[in-house]
Amino acid sequence: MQKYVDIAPEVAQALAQNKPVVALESTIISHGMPYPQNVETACAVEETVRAHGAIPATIAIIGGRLKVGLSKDEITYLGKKGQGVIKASRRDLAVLVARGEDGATTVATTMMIAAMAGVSVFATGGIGGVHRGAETSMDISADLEELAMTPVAVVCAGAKSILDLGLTLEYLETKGVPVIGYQTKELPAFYTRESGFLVDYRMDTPKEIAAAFHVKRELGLAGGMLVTNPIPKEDSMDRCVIEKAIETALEKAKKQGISGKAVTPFLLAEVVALTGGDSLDANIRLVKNNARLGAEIATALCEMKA
Ligand code: PSU
Ligand code: MN
Repeated sequence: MQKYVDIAPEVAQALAQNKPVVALESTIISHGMPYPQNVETACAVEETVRAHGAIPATIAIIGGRLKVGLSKDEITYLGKKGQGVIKASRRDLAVLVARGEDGATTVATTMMIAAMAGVSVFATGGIGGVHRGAETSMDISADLEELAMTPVAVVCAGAKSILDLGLTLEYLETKGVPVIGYQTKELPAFYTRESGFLVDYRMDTPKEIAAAFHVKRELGLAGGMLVTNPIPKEDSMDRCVIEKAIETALEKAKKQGISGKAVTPFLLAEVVALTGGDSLDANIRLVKNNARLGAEIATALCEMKA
């Protein structure tokens, strides 16, 4: 397995010394945000991880290599190529490596590659989930299956209501994935702090989250943990504004017959356009907020292992 993985020296050293490392994904760079904000954000998020005492490891597939830790040039390359990079979920991984191609890793593949490298904590914006209308489209993100299988704690800001949040929680329950609310009992809905749905457990400190993850691993239980961190109050959006934008985007996607892996990037871009960029600002801020919590959890986890 290691034959296909390139771990950046700084990341390898941190792992060897039981120092905290936080994985970051690359689909958010290529498909989640427009250029140049995508590159600026990816770099700023790495800085946030460092500022909180951990080493960032942005993950992607470049020239068929599974990269754990990217250079600024590599981040810029992915950001400029944007949707020209293949969005790589679990089913794409082997083919892209065999062909020596590039791939932007989703939450699912970022978890896989992080686990291969021995990285336990991963911070991002939002995860994929059960889409609205999944009862007929069967559109359920491979991210959920990965959370059921791969031992990585994923810090996100909940899920956007482009998804069916209730069904997403049901699915995670079936798959045995604990959903934690950081300092909240309510599942955050990405741009807003509230959704009307409850998480499984509220935890108030990074240490508490690390302890639960540590026990899960020591018990040999498969799968990860979903840590949902609400967007800071001052950065959150008006629920009606964002709901209306999402409804409009969903209708447009339906009319244009958008399907498969194109659905999420299409909806994300539409929502940014419909909110005049406000949703992009909120998105950037919440990712940084998650990077900070990720660094704190990774630090607490290292202390537990020491
Ligand atoms: N949700 C967001 N922003 C994102 C994504 C989801 O708010 O950038 C990306 C992530 O990479 C996630 C992927 O893993 O979309 C899910 O895609 P799909 O629904 O096709 O599995
Ligand atoms: Mn899908």
